[in-house]
Parts: sequence; structure tokens; C-alpha cells
Amino acid sequence: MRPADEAILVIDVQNDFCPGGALAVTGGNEIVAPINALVSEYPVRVFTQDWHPTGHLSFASEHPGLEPYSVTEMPYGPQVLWPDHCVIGSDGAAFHKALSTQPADLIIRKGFRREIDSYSAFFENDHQTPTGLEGYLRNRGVKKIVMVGLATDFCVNFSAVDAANLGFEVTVIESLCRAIDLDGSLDTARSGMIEAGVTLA
Ligand code: VGL
Ligand code: ZN
Repeated sequence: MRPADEAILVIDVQNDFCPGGALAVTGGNEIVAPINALVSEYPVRVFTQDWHPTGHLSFASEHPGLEPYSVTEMPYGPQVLWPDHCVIGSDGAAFHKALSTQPADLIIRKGFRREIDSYSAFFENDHQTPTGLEGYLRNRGVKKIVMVGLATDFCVNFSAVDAANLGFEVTVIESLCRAIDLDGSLDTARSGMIEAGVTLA
């Protein structure tokens, strides 16, 4: 078992981000078995779930004339418009069926307000509204966080940068993540994470 101040954060390993899903990430399913094995080594285990109401404003379908994967301006800044995905209660929002979720201490859901997206497990996309995860981890004495999951360049990236800025020591295990890679977004994400002091392993 790893030391008591180390947590693993398993990000958005959900059907819609795996092959066959609404916002499929290539190879998303390949990381499930090795993540299951790694989780058991950590004393603190948190999983996240992207969890949107129908009609979420990150869905291109709510913006007539705009296509999925285009970018629009929201009150909180630029927002990529996605295919409808991870709708609350849908099969797409469920965890991949081979992911062992029983070991999770906490499952945190994000993106549940129609007007604002939340890539990060720590703050919504206004970079101000907290999800509560920071308090949970601090209360449990966590200092170091290892992150795995989907997608490297969106939810993993935003979570890692926020956690580093909050003062946690963060490692992203890239081999246990998969990326969407829109217009070079993976390279941008990698540079941003490195700049924030995240270790890419
Ligand atoms: C994600 C796009 C939209 C992610 C979530 O989990 O990386 N990406 N919602
Ligand atoms: Zn989403």
C-alpha cells in the first residue's frame, strides 16, 4: 500500500468516453484493467463522473447552427461544444462495466449545472465554483495525487492543473489516460500541465 497521504483520482472512465460511446476516446477501454490494478495500491480513492442534465449548454445540440467540436463563447470564456454525452442516469454516463468501482471511497459528479461545464474535478469551468473535492482531500490528509482516466487533454488536464495550483503534488500517468486531441489540444495540455508543475509519468 502507498503512503497514507497519497490519493488516486480516476477520471471519467464512463461508457460515453469509450469506443461505441457518444464522445468516444480512442483506446479509452484499454486503460480499465490496469487502472483496476493500480487503485488497490492507494489508501485514498476518488472516482469522477461527468454528469450532465439533458439540454446541457456544452452540448452542440443546444446551439442551433453550431457543430459538435466547434468553440463558442460562454459568460465564463470559450467552450468547446460536444455531442450530447454523459446524460444523468443514461447508460453512457455509467462507468465502464469492467471498471471496479467498489474500491472507491468517494465518487464525485461534475457538470450537473445546465449553464456551466466542469472539466476539472476541483472547479467548474468558471475556475471559481468549487466541487468540494479539495476539502475532502485535505480533510483526509492527502498531499499527493496520482491521476488516470479520460480524457488526457480535457478533464485530466484541467484537474491536474487545478490540483497543482492548489498545492497538491500531482502526477499524471499518461499510459493510463487517453486523449481526444482536437487541433493539437494534447500538446497544449501537456505543456500546460508541465508549466503548472505536474509530473507526467
Ligand atoms: C470530457 C469533454 C466533455 C472529459 C468531459 O471527461 O474529458 N471531455 N466532457
Ligand atoms: Zn462533459
